[in-house]
Amino acid sequence: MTDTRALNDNISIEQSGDIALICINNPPVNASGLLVRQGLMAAITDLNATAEVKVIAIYAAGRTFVAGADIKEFGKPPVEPFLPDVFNAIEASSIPVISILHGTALGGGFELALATHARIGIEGLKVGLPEVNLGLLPGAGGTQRLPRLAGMAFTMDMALGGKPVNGATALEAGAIDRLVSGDPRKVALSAAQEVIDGTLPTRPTGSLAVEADPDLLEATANKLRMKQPHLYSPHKIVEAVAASVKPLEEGLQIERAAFLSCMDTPQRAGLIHAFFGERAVSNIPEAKGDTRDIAKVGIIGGGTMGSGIATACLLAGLPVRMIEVAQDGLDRGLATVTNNLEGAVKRGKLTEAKKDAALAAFQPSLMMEDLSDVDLVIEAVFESMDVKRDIFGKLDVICKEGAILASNTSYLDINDIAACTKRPQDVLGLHFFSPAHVMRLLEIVQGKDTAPDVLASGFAFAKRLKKVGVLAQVCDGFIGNRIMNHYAKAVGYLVLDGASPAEVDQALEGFGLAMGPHKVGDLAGLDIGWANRKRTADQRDPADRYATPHADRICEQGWFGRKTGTGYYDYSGDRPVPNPAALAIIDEIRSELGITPQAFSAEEIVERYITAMIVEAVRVVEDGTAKRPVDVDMVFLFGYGFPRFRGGPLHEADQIGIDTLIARIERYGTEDPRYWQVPALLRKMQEDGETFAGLNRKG
Ligand code: T1G
Repeated sequence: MTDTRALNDNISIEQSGDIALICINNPPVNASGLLVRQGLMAAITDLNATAEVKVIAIYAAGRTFVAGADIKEFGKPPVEPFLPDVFNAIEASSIPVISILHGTALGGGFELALATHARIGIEGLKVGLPEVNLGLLPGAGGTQRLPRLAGMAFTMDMALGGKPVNGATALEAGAIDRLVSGDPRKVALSAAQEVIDGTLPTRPTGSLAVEADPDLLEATANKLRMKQPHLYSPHKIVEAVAASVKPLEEGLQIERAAFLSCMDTPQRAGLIHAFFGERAVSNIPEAKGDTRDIAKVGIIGGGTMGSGIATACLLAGLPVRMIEVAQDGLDRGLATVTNNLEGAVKRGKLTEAKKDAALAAFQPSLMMEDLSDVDLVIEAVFESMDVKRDIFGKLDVICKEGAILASNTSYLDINDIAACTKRPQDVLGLHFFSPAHVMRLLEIVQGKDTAPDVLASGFAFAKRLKKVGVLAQVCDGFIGNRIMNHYAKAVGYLVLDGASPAEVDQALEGFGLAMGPHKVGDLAGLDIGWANRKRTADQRDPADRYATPHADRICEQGWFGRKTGTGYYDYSGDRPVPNPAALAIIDEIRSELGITPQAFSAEEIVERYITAMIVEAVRVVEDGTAKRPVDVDMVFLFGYGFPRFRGGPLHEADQIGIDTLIARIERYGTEDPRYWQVPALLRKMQEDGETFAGLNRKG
């Protein structure tokens, strides 16, 4: 006889003789929110008071076992019972408790399993401790119980890497006891019966000891100081895992203190903003609704971008036809695509078989007519409106009805391009970021006539390529490049006013950028920016204090950075060093402009850089080019290397505070009132006491 009763909306108990099943059901990912915690605590208490129950099995409904604590609760006042208390109650149960894991048992979900007395995985399982990705650490026993089952080294890898491992790896490490196939409830019943029969051993994890590994701890701490000086929680993870050699109760207290110290950091707020922001940008009406099928993609252009986009499509399982105007261009495109795919194999991201299948789905051609059957064309040729107009005029004739026509342009007006066709409703911008098969950002640029299903298809395509699609309206540079062009001037002003390129780079790398702007320019090629400046020379504001004469003059020497061996830095030695000839050009121009160079502290450099970025980011939200502040934040996290732990420029603006920002802009404005102006939206937000987080909530 089976007796089933719901303790609350998320937890039910099913009792069949001496077996009790606890089912967790909290869609979509069974996050351990308050009701889950309350229900589990009540279930364990009740069942321990039920004489005939000999074994308890915990499993979850839906697509996955518990995928962690409820991240939506973070930053709000904590409500008991706390997760560690629930798990300690489970471990202390006098009746054996086992857990059945399927899907992605992550964070608090994996910790729940570690607190049970045995763990059965179901094929396809992944387990992980991704808390470090949120600026946290496993705060419900993970740093204490996993070392007891799988050792310190395995725990350190899981908790510091934040990446899940599959069931077989977890089984081999001792983190789970079995890996079977079947339905979670049925596996729970059979495993519970094995406990009763004595064929499935159980024991409280806390009863196991941990072997100390001081060398590991020291090596890990040293590596973190080198590799992740900006982050806080990784160092606390080492501290917590080190405590696992102590009695469990003591170790859990040390873990709890470390967890709470991480919870208080701005990094936790920034990383959680990034987690939800990545999902929010496609959670908009424009990304919903009908879409057009995309089963075959045409790409025009076999250069770096065209080949990168082709690679991204092939990696997503989409056949690609690449068009070039000449055989050598086509050969280069094929070679780059092949090289990209081989790189993915080397990085372990792709099997040889999948690489071969991708290459088999790649069809190069010199005939644009071969695009007559594709569902989506992405033009990725030179940034010339004339060239693009010519191409889209031809595509209008060649492509089948309903085909989507996209441009990968970084700056140019999609409406002008669409006007070259009789089907402007089928045209949009799909702006990839180099390397296009690696960078996750995709700006989806909406033309004034773009049809709703075409726009929604852009978002579906982004998801298919595992890209972060962000809606942008037409303007010069859309969201990211428009903002970058603005703050790049502030960098130029800093250099001409007295800071060296290397000082600017060092200061911004200290802020958390992976690479300073001058190193980035040298890496990408200074000639790209030079070409853009020449393209927009007629739009240059003559009232600009000074544009970027030093950047142009460095390019005039033929110094384009790494690809020419010299740029802002000299790459002839075993490590890059500031290029003295570039510094001489900067000094020469300072003299020509009558500038007396001044010293800038790293803090001042960062403040000017981030304030300039924020000013233009506010304007981009103000005029509707970006839908919300979070959209701008995600553009910079996924396309421009903005430090993820800071959440993005406008999340950072909330940390700085609007009063401070306005005071800074007004102070800088005394030097250059044209460049430093307070956006109207910022003033209004100050008057209303509004924040960017508040604007995000209003949508
Ligand atoms: N809490 C709240 N909501 C969550 C969530 C979570 N942990 N995980 C996902 N969601 C929401 C997500 O926002 C989205 O909502 C929907 O579920 C589907 O997610 C004490 C403190 C599980 C691999 O970090 O990695 O435990 O947009 O679109 O692609 O030590 O979600 O539909 O409204 O991502 O299939 C640790 C985070 C927490 C796991 C599924 N756990 N989640 O991916 O779906 S901290 C995590 C994921 C913790 C303890 C500590 C993924 C996924 P909406 P999705 P998916």
